[in-house]
Amino acid sequence: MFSGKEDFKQAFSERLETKLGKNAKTATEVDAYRALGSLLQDKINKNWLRTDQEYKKNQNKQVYYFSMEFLIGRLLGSNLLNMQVLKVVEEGLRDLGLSLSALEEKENDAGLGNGGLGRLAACFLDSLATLGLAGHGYGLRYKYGMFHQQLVDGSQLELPDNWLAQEFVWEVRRPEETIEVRFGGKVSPIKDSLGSLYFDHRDYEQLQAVPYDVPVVGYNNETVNTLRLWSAEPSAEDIIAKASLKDDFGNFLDHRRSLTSITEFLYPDDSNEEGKELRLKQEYFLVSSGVQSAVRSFDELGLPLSTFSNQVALHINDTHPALVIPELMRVLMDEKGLGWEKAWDLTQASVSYTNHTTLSEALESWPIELVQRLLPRIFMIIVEINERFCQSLWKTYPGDFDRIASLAIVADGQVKMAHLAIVGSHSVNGVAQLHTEILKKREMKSFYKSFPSRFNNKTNGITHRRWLMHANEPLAKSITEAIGNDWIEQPGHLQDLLQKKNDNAFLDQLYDIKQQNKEDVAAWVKQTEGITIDPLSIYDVHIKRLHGYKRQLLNALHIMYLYNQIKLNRSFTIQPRTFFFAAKAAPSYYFAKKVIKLIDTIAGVVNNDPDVNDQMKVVFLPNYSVSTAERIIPAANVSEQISLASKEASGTGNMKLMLNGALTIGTMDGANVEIHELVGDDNIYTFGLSSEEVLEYDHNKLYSSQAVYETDERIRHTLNQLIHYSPFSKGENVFEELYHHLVTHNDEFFVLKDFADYAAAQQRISQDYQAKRQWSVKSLINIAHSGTFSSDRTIQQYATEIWRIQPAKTLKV
Ligand code: 26W
Repeated sequence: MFSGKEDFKQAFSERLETKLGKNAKTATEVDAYRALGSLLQDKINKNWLRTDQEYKKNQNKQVYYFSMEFLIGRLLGSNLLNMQVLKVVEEGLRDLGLSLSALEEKENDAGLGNGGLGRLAACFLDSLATLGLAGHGYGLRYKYGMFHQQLVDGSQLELPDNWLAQEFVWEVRRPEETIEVRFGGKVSPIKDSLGSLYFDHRDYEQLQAVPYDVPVVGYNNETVNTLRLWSAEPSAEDIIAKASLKDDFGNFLDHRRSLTSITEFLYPDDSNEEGKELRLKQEYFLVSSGVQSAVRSFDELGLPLSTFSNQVALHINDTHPALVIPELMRVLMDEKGLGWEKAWDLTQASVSYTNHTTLSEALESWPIELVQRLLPRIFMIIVEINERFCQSLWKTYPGDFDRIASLAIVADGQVKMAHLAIVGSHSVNGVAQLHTEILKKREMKSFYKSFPSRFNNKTNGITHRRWLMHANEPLAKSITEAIGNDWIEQPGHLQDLLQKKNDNAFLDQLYDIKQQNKEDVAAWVKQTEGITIDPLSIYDVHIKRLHGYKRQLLNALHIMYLYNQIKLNRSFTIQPRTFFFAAKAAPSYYFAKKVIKLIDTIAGVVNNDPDVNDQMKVVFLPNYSVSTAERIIPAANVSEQISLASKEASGTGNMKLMLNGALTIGTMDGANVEIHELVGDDNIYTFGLSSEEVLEYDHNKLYSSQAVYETDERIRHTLNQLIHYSPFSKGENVFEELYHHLVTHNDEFFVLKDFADYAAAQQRISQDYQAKRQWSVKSLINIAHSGTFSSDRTIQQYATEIWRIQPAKTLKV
């Protein structure tokens, strides 16, 4: 790599000169970032080529992880870390009068995802490369990523995220690997002279999928995998054909725009499946280019087609890329000439599927009419898959029409993507133990009964390299000083920290590091938001998408309640706290936007009232993103994971916060259950209904929020402040709908039901935090057990249990 600091400085200065015609004095920070990126890319390229050659030579099975989202964030810091040149580069830059962290800030945060599902995909790529496994991402190169959020008068404003306006230094355009993707047209079956059937596709619209490859650098192992992002462009023939219509140039431009619009923007909604035509086009565009490109790479090996599923695994991240199943069938039958049975066996053996949600409103289904019009051949194949599946059901359950209708892939005028994904794959997994159990017992019960061995659990994980080593360098350093560095490549070794439970010097160090991180955040909040916060207060952190089931509203109401307590009773004091929120709402999610408005209103009241000011502050950090998370997580004391039990599939923020020494206040939901199991009752604050209780209430309809409202004076008083004159409502009826949601419409997410228990848990936290040493022990126990939630563990399980792959022997691992 670089033989030392001087070597780096020379290479860097040369690059500034040759690439940009600048030197360290004349270069802007953006120039310096670009030069550094391009220099690193050179180094990465060598290992990238070598990795590819090794995989080919070893005939390693290749995994393609299909995902509509890859929330990768910035890459400069994590690439430097994984390449093990962070220190050399940082010091070299400092000699030249440049600050690495300032350059890092110049990189646009690649926000190609909504939240959990997209960030998980990014963590998985890091672990695949680090474990030396041949796993690559297939995604879309959206021109506009997740919107930028601004708060104007407390209301969310969405601004476009033109992240490519500045060169994305890591990507390599590979036009020679372009794939043709077809939409629309007519398909007719035709018998050739020998009597065999083939399908003639005419009058379709064809466009080009051009890949942009982003290297995925493994940690300390010279492995570089690929994240391939596809971009839509009009095909050459299309341009010539349309351009010859000279007098219709305006139409031509419209046509061109409509084709390239496929990869124009990321859908910013992870709460509602809207069934938009452009979204289906995006999904098929990803699937078709990915499948064709995977088959092309397989062809290069020169092996018989019957070995396809030994060489290739296609993983679908939720149902969004489920069209992989009929698309692979199409390629195997129509292009490779296989018969149905052989094609089906290979397809099922190659495809595996992860489910990320049980929320019914997020389950995808597409109107038959749309699928048929946009993807006529794919639709024919789906219908045939459905026919054959229903026939097999009929054999097992003769006459049981209801059951067959409820399991069918095509029913009620819709194509049900989850059903397609289950039927067409060999593995279906949930993302935490509880979630997988719920899938088996409820959401996918009938499928589970038919194919029990297909279902399995893979509890989510996060890359501790980005989320600890990079985001919280001082903590990582102190851990290594205490227990050595084995934990970096074997995160289970974090458990060795338990030996330090009684080591006062180490506990002091933990406390001091957290304190310093809190001071850094206080300075940043002061600078960006103009709010003064007390670094000695408890940092209580609630950061995630805004969603009814995630219950930011419960946290907000509790803050109103605390405020009221202090105001009404001057002798009442609380352990000082700063409540942090960060959350984006889907642009069309009215309720979620009201909750943002409420939080902002509470912040305005609380932060400007000297009666409470020294005991509490509320900060809404705008534009939640990977970079914001990296800043705030190392400073957190309390991690809010308060979803209504049974609704959060796993959560991954819970893991990042635990890894950084925050204590969880949480319901027994998603992976919180597993955190609780590891750290024990004393090191987590659990509260609220259990998932069984919630499911029982959903069933028996015995919950009455009105009754809770009437019996609990604290709740009644707080809720009335939403509609009556109060510091929060200011006599306007902005929050009326929230009130009615909670009281009149029976509180869909059991906020009132869980309120008392939540308030009690918060009180326990306030008390426990005062015992500083004990709190540090609890924090240490959380860090020590967080190795289980490294995505290295998760990926190892996917590799052995689902994909059946091993590291390339000749790579350094
Ligand atoms: C079609 C609209 C849409 C888009 C995305 C619906 C649903 C989604 C995702 C499935 C939402 C999502 O990100 N789910 C989260 O996935 C994480 C990773 O597994 C889990 O940790 C979270 O619990 C889950 O909410």
